[in-house]
Amino acid sequence: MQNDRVKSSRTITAQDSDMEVTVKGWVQEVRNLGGISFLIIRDRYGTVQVTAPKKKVPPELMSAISGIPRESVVEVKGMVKASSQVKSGYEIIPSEMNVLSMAQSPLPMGVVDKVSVEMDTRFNHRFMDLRKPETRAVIEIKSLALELLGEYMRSQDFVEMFTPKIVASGAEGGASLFEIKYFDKKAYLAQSPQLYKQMMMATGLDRVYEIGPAFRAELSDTVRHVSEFISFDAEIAFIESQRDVMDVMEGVTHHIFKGVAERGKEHLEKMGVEVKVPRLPYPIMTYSDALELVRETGLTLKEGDDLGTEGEKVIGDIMKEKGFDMYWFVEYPEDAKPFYIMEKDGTPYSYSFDLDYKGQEMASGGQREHRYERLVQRMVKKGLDPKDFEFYLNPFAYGMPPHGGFGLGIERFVVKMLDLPNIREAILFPRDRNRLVP
Ligand code: AMO
Repeated sequence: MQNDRVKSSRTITAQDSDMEVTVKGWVQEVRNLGGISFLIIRDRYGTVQVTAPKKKVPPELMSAISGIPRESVVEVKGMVKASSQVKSGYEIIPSEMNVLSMAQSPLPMGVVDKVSVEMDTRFNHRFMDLRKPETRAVIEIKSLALELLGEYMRSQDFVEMFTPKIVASGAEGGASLFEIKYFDKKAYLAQSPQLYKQMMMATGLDRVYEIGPAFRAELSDTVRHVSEFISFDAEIAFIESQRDVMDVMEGVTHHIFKGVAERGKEHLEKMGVEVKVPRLPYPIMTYSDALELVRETGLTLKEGDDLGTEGEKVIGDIMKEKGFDMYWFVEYPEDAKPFYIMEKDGTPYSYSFDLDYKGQEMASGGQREHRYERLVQRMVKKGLDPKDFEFYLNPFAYGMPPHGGFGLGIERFVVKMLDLPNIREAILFPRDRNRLVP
């Protein structure tokens, strides 16, 4: 089949009327109505209707069209005709069809059927699940969000970095480390680029960011935890306070919200979703005030406890009433934060923040302890052996500027933006305690 006029559902226009084109895609539907057959071909952007009236189409082609199993891959050549009965405004009267791949039947799951399919079935046959335009749209939006993210960070003079994912020690607590065999040594999958992004601050590359996988051996089976997610990390040197870091986060998230709302329309429409751009600056609440508000609802939380899923939801509802989707929590007790966070001297608190969106934590960060002695003290206090972290501590002994940064979970951000119920919707092949295949 000659491919000189290959078109997609998106590129057929009035100019193609009465012209011959070739379209390629999956057979979404076949309808045989006696004297006429219809083939709906789906591609990345939408569908094309092939209309085959018995009077105009040779018998062999007619029977090939009427007998093609759903979800087979075909290429069809034919004449474009304007038609008011078709949503796109055009149909194709076929002259040739090539079957590029015949699908077996029955299908493992439906693509256009209205019946709801179990989450497990969907993820077992994710390739088929992703044939649904609304499922695929999430992946398109995630890709757009990452493009916007890179755009903004580069505009702010950040350098993109890539840090190792096979590491000798964790930074975010031992419980969620995946141990692996590394030749004859014990190693781990990186929980975050924390130690490496901080080490970069001692190099002169004073604004860095990374988008990469992060691994957590999460025992909790929830709609917001997975074992592998994409983490967006940044670190900034010579900060005056953690406000400098928060400004970057407000800037980058705003750029993503605006960009998705403007440039992602085609995908948002497929999901029937509108993206609301949260107002800047995002309001700030201290951890202590948040704790108090949560306690008032009857939840029992001690000072230093994580606000938890429930607590975060309580605050989310309060903030929503006030018209805020996105807001900060600051000044967590130093006890509750990792060793690398700077203590607020003379108080039990720390220079730290979380960024929450619609009742869920998206990111955390803060100012880091850059003073060698104090950092070692904090490690010891947290029960860590500084000897295990020599490679990390060394740069602090030879000129480390004050610095701060953050880590944001991309999939949590994308699913909240699209009001989806489960983080897995934004992951092609999710990993959790129960899922390693596909
Ligand atoms: P933290 O551990 O809070 O901080 O992680 C940062 C963000 O990563 C996302 N996240 C997850 N997403 C999906 N599944 C998980 N299991 C999971 N765990 C974390 C969340 C979370 O807010 N090094 C610090 C950041 C810093 O201080 O720069 C860190 O990793 O959206």
